[in-house]
Amino acid sequence: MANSIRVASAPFDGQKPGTSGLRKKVREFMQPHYLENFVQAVFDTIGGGQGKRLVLGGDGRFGNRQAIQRILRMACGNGFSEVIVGQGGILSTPAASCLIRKYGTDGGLILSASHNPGGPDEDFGIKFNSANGGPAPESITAEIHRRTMSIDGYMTVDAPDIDLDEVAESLLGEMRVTVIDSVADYAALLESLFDFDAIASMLGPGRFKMRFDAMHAVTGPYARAILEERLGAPEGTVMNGEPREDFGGGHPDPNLTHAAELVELMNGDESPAFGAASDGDGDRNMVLGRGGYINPCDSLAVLTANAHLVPGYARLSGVARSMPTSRAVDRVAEHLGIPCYETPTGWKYFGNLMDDGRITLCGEESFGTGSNHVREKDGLWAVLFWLNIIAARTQPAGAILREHWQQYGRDYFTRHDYEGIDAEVATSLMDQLTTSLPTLAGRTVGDLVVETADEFAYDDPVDGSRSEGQGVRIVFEHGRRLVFRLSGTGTSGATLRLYCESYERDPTKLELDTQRVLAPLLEAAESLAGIARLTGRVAPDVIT
Ligand code: VG1
Ligand code: CO
Repeated sequence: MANSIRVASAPFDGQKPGTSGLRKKVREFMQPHYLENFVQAVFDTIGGGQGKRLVLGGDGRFGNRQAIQRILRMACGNGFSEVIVGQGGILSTPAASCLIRKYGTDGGLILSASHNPGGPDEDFGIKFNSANGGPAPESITAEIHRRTMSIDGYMTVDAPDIDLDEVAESLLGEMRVTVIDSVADYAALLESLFDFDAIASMLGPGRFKMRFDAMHAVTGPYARAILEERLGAPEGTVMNGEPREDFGGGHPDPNLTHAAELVELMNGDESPAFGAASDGDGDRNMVLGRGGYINPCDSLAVLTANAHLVPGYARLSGVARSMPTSRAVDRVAEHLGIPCYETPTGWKYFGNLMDDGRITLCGEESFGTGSNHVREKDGLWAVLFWLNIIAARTQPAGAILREHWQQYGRDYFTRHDYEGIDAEVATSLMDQLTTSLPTLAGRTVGDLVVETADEFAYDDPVDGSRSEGQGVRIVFEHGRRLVFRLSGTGTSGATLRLYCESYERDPTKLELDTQRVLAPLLEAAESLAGIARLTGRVAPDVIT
């Protein structure tokens, strides 16, 4: 059994990894050889599978189990010596990152389209993480894409499915398949970082009430094991905790629009003191205090300012944020006297900074926060960080945030997404904007004067690589800023993201309505980019 066989195939167009792996409609992924071609391109790019070890798992969405079986056969056909698989095929993105690092594998494949919906008519995705546990850098994803364009076959074996539901070791040909508990190693890592005793005594029955919305996605089993079983939060603290292939028909994106059930609960009469939600693959987080959610940009700043209260973070070497993320964390870094790096959108750009010991914490405005404990953003980690701070300060989340603003000022921030717009229209909008950049400095738009306008490019300080075309920035007086970029994770048409921020120091103006405060900037965005004029859209689809 299990002699390697070669299956002939021909290249598919468009197997280009985006911000976070390859994401396509399930139907596209279901074409014969489609998944296999991409996986073979990954294996070829890392120099073949001979003797290598791999972590494999996914967020449980439609197609997860079948894809895992096919990849196991391919790994065997390519000569891998071992694949470590999460039980039931389940691994959250941060848990996969943890396993790659802990067991020193040569990398991992994560089957997920993250916050994109799942089901036969929705999305599937696959992401390769390198041996450091982090998303493959651009140099590797570009090589994978190049390889998909010339591929003419892949290696596999003819063998029956492996039982994914029993924690056990078995052999597929000569390759060891190790099915492990999806949660245990990850939970142990988190326990080593936070004051679990302090959090447990806060969460005990009858005390501090919280809710965690797993949105029928991958974090359900993780949140139950950690919050309810280990930390003693009452049963029912985790809502929507059963992972489903279609995420219960919802959109597993933790924001005010898609986590509406949790938001409503938090606004109710007997609202819990703290609420949180995570996304499809468990790397995003939204945290809410009574009376409102905490913007992820502010969340990163608060975690940084309070890190000394958390056992695993007594000393920070530095911090980083993606370019469109507000500069709230920059102010804290300056106060602490530590460096703050600005990277392009996507977690892959933080990896080098962490590997080089330059940063401890990092985050993105898109509900992603994390640290050097793994090489991915980590939803539950962020929730535990908040709980640890709340327990240490014995103050509610909202009060901690308000005190933060009093000390550092507030960076009002919003993101407006225009989804599913015609790809050509989106490209021409961005082209027109980019062309106008050299003429913008000094121009008055409404009451605002443009100070600088450019397209963001990043020079990685560790390996010297340069990433261009990472978003258009228009900065006005007093640091008010607009950023425009096109999403690299969507699967139909184009998504235009408009990011908008303005800093406020006046202590009497720190609790105003964000959209109202930013209205003049949003008007300037319209007159500079002509979103309504070019796309016919009068309002964004999602506001965060
Ligand atoms: C989006 C976010 C980005 C995030 C990426 C992957 O990318 O903006 O900050 O890193 O998703 O997150 P884009 O290109 O669509 O703006 V996840 O949780 O979808 O893996
Ligand atoms: Co995600």
